[in-house]
Amino acid sequence: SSLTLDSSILIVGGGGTIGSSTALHLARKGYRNVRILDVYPIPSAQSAGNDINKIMGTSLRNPVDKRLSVGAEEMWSTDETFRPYYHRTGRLDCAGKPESIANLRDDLEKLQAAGLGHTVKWLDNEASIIEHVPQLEMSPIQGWKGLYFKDGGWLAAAKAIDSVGHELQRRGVQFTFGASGTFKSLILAEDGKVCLGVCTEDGTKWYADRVVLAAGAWSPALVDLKEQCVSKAWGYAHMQLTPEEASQYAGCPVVYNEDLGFFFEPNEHGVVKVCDEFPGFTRYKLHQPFGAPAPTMVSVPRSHARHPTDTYPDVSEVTISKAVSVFLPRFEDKDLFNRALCWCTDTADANLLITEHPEWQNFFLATGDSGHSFKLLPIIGKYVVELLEGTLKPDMREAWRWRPGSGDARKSRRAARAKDLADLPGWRHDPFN
Ligand code: FAD
Ligand code: FSA
Repeated sequence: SSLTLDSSILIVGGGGTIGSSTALHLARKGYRNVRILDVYPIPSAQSAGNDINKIMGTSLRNPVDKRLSVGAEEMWSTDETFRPYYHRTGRLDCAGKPESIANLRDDLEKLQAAGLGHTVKWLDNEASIIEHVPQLEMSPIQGWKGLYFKDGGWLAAAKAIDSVGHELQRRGVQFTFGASGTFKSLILAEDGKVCLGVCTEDGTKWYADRVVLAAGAWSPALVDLKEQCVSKAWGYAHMQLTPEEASQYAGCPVVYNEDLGFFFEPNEHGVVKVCDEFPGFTRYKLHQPFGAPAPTMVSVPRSHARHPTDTYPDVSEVTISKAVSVFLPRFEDKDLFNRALCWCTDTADANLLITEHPEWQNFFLATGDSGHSFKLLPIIGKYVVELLEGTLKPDMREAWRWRPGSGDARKSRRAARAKDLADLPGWRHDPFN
């Protein structure tokens, strides 16, 4: 049956980034029968977006990225639900290794070719880098070049999803969290070709005209995605500054180095988040998602919300400390805390997977974030709604299509295949599964 404003629509993972955005765009368009299902209340405690900050800035990895970037920038800047959470500090991408400097030049050329050359500035030496980010120190950045985005910055991520949650509530979107919001299986029609709804952990059957799966890193563990998505974790740690130190770093641009990691200006409590950069960690185990004929090896996320004593592998302590010593040498001796892993799901080509399932009509996927999609929070739901309405433009349909067998999502477009957490000690501090 065709979609009307009264059609019932279920969003599995609606407490997270892509799911909440989808609910928002549906509600803003006047859909009256939208329900979010999630394990945790919005902003879901296990969403990759439940974090103090995320990087905002243009990146042009894939053909449709310009439209997404420009649209996201516009909404983060002007829409009242999002505007308060965009901190336009500027963003410095920088590198010291020759091959990484070549990547920076490549980024610059792509931006110029897309007509966005005016939004960035090439920084050809250490002095001009320090002119833009005076908090950096000269000696650890010898030989570095930089690309400075004056319009970039960071997003107060969990607060922004929370803000979406408030608007959803005002607009009458319905919410179910906990066991009756936790996806277990799809309900299919007898012929096996039409999706009729979702069955949740406590046995509740939710019937709906359309079901959207936006479960982030959990998506390939819930439904068989034929290896199109491989879920991986990345880590971070926090550091506490004194009020005086925090004032010296206030307004500091986000600094990102593809060989090292990145850091953000302190938040309102003087907390600085530091990340390392690497190809991610998988957690393969024998597992049978809905629709898989038998158990197979799937990288299954482990929720930090459910396992709050989990930290990250010992190797991450080394690489995060290295990032601190280069970016923030004066804080080298400070204690790190809140060490954690956060889960995303990569596709082989780093394009999203936003498409109707080829076998189960009325069941839609909105996932494959590939580790860079928080910045799309305000805009991505618009395109999921276009998909539901059948008006998604051909280039987006093509980029986000169902595409098993088209490449290796375990490597994706990263430097190497992800290592597995089973081989890396140090992160696990409870005996529970
Ligand atoms: P999520 O936001 O994780 O949402 C998935 C939802 O599904 C969750 O709410 C979860 O509770 C729910 N769910 C899971 N299982 C079930 C179930 N059984 N039933 C119902 N619901 C379920 N992006 C950027 O743009 N900039 C950055 O600087 C950046 N930094 C990052 C740093 C780290 C350390 C990490 C890990 C990621 C970073 N990202 C960044 C990536 C970004 O966070 C993700 O791409 C994005 O948040 C993914 O959104 P999502 O909606 O697909 O998944
Ligand atoms: O500008 C950005 O999109 C940063 S994404 C941050 C990050 O930690 C990646 O650096 C990492 O490789 C992974 O994709 C998770 O997100």
